[in-house]
Amino acid sequence: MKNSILLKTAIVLLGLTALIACQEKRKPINFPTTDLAMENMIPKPVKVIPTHTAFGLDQNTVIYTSQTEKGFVEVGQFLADKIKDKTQLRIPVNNTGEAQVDRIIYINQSDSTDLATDEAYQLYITQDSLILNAKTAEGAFRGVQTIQQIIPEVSNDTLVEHPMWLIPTGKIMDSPNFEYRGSMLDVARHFFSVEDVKKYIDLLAYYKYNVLHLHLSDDQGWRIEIKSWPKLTEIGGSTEVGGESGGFYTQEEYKELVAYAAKNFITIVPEIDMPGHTNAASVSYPILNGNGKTPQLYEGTHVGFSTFDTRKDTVYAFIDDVVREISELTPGPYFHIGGDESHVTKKNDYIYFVNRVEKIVEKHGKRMIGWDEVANADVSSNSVSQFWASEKNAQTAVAKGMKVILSPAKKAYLDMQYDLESKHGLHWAGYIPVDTAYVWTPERYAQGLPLENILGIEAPLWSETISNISELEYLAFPRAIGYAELGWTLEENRDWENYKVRLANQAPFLERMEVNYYPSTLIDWKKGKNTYTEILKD
Ligand code: TNX
Repeated sequence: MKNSILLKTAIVLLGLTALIACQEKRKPINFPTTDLAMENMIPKPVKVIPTHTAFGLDQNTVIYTSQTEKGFVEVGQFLADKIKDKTQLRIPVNNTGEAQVDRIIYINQSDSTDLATDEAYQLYITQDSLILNAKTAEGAFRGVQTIQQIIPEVSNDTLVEHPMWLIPTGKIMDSPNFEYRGSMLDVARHFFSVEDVKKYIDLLAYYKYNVLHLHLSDDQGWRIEIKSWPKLTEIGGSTEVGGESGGFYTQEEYKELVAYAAKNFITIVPEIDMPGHTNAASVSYPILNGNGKTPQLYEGTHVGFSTFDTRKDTVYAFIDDVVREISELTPGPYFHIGGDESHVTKKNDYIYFVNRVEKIVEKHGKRMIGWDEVANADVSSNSVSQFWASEKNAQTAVAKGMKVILSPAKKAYLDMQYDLESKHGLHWAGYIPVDTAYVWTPERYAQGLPLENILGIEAPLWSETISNISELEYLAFPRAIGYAELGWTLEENRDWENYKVRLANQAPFLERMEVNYYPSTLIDWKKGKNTYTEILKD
């Protein structure tokens, strides 16, 4: 098996080498000494072995991909598009009719046992070829992010007569630390458009995130069309915090988001928060309400005052419809039921509710996630608990054999202010400067939470204090970049002093992407160029 793959790769490479050899010989390029290990990759890969010369990306470079395995051609096209955005070069994909081919990028499906998981990849970079090996298109996609990051932001045309982007040569072996690497957007407190969410997905994908959790309902708004209960969006979708106009995704728009995320190998996790945080639903359909008051539209920021009536069958018929409609639109394995801060639901009612809703989620083919409180119900070991505040709840989850997602508010909440001067954000869990966000160890953060129970990490962005994409970016960046590294990179390869330099060098990318990141003074931001360009200048 392995031999036949090696043979296949060898044949393709021989063919391509012959193709290159047939071309008119060009003046050899005197490449500068490079160091692949000094590149500003985030997340840092498992292993980088530099060979100190360079692969020149230019107009005579082509991309070839495995064509039999699903998704590889699309990943090749994705890379070509990103190269175009960054360099203006139009690199052909699987086009054998090129007049002049000097170098190749080959995206290869491989069943090598060195590729331990679907997301693992290897890069072999020499002067004339850049080979990306992965078992699946997903692994190839993660590897393509690394390729993007090692293409310098600016070209060097002093070495050759045309612009060339010099990529350091060497070997990279890489695979993720945790299988779940997520961020959450609260589109309920303030609504964010499809375009805004797509931009966030682009940025997450670049840093190898694989999950976007959408908080689709809360007291202040219901954000997804449910055909069988239309007033949810008609009434419940009309408001948001601060009296602005709200909004919601039609099912078509939600599908568009799911498809866009899938192209970026990101799984959408939809959340309908209940039995608390349900005021918008109860205003739309008062029969759902269980707090004894007449529900009214709410645009403030208090929590914990609303609850469904957990003892009414209509409530479960409603939830069945909602979970069914959303699950049908969501290919990913998870459905998030919220379950946090149900302060006006009696404990027994809460447990009864979570027990019943878990069954509904399972009936519709999904695996339940809930905020850490859900572990107090009689939940199945297949369900997942999202640790945000209570270590005790995390331990209860472990005792029930559940997996846990780490989102400790004190470390991982993107809506906490950076410091006293931060324009947006809250500080109930503390201030989270860029170093605090990075310098903690998810592997050993909570007492009594063994590594085998940790599914991964997630950085939630609650939106009480932000109402547009620029404010969203101010809170998310640069901290979300650090969480990407905590999720992907092995503990032994993480180090603040080293990370801080690599982060400083993200500035040219963030500026090109027009990301309004918080320019923390802890970081010596490199504007407009990266360190590699500086090496060339010296
Ligand atoms: C707590 S974290 C909440 C949210 C708020 C957030 C603000 C959690 C499960 N619940 O409802 O938006 O704090 O930081």
